[in-house]
Amino acid sequence: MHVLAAALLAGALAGPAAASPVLVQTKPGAAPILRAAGARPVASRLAIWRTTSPALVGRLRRAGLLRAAEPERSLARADDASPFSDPLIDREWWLTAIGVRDLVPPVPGRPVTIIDSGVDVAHEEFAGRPDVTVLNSQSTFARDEDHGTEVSSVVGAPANGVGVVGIYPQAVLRLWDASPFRSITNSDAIAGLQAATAAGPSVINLSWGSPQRDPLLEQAVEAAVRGGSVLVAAAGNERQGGNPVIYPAALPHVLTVGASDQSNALASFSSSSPGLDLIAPGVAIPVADPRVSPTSYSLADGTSFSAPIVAGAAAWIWTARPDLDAGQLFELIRRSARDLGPPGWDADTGFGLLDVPAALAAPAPIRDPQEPNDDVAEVKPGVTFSTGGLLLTAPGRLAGRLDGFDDPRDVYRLRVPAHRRLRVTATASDGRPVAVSIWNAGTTSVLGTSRNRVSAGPKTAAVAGGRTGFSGYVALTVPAGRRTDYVLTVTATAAP
Ligand SMILES: [Ca+2]
Ligand SMILES: [Ca+2]
Ligand SMILES: [Ca+2]
Repeated sequence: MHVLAAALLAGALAGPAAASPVLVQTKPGAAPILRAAGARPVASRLAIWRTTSPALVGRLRRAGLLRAAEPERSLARADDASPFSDPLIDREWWLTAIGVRDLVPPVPGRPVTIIDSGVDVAHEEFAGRPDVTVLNSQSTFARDEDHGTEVSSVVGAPANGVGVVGIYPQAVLRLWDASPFRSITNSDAIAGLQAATAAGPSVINLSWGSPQRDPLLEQAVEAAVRGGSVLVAAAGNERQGGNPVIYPAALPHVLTVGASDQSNALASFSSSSPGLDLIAPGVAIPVADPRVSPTSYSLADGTSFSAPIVAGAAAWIWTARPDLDAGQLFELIRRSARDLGPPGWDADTGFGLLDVPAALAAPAPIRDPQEPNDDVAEVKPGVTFSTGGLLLTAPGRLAGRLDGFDDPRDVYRLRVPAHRRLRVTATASDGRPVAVSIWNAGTTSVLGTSRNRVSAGPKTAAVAGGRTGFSGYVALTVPAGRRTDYVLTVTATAAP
């Protein structure tokens, strides 16, 4: 690269009419000479200038002020060629199904964290691949530990002339091995969620689950949401096996992903769920296998492979639309899905099939920045989080969003000053009432009880501060199956 650039530069400077622009990087003290010669600053912090004068380059070099020089040149637009060209590409039917076969994924951007069984980082798809961070050591010592390598290849196998390509071939990958002893455990998954959260916001892929709820794992999920990450989880493959609800996929604020097949219909095994958000290809997905497997690549079935397609797509869209926050990205991916089955959301296909071009183009949803705030524990300081949720104490307005399954309640702290009365009113964008209730500070939950509730109404509630002030909570609620944006208005009156 450096040699080539130098050769080009020599050629550019050799001709008699060598007026081709040149980029120079200079040492301190060169600025007056550059300015006097009409050079234009390109990047002042890097001391890079642009000049069309070969004589100036010579002068700088002789004065010992030249650090580097190279010709200005056109860079190949990244959309000149599809990266989707590795040998197994023709088996990767799913690239067409979600509309990316003719798109060019972005350069490295928002990371994808894969909490799974560990990745064979010496596999030809990962050895030497840039932008792979191992958050802990990766082990794939047993045949049944092929899962993490397979899932990771679906996200980010590079366009390197071998094997497969992932949905986002240049994705920044962060890897956590949650199965140091062969099976993925809740303790290693919790540790992985904490490590992922500590590393900063990312899209976190969870291609595993259990029908059992796990309160400690749920707290780790809440903390990851609070940390600004988007969580994506596999809905499960148990449709013929009793169809149990699978966690963490079915938790609020987790994108729950089912599987579609080659005809863009629901895969026969894909679990339905009241929390299902969308489906993505999950049948006959070409994947990379760790070296302990008999082959380097295989075809895999399962929602385990649908989730990383959505996770990689989410990171791609987030990279392309960096102004979105995690909650907006979450909502955008659901809303832009291509509706399947009965019109609107359904428990088999959610909002429909992942549609990357639609998600890249759709208008940004409103922000809903206080999540997770679904109950008192998440907003009272020192319970789930050391810092509390948003405190309402004066007249004003704020916007938010509710979803009967993925965001069933928005709880805010409320402080009413002495001798004032605050009224809280919710106005929903769908025109229907949003239940508003006010609870005193003694309540530990706004679920399943009316004890400690001091005011409630279909749209509005109010409380007076009395002589010493009132501290408590406001809760906004919608039932399952309903989704709406809202504006919450706080008004104040004197209350002697
Ligand atoms: Ca490859
Ligand atoms: Ca909300
Ligand atoms: Ca909420």
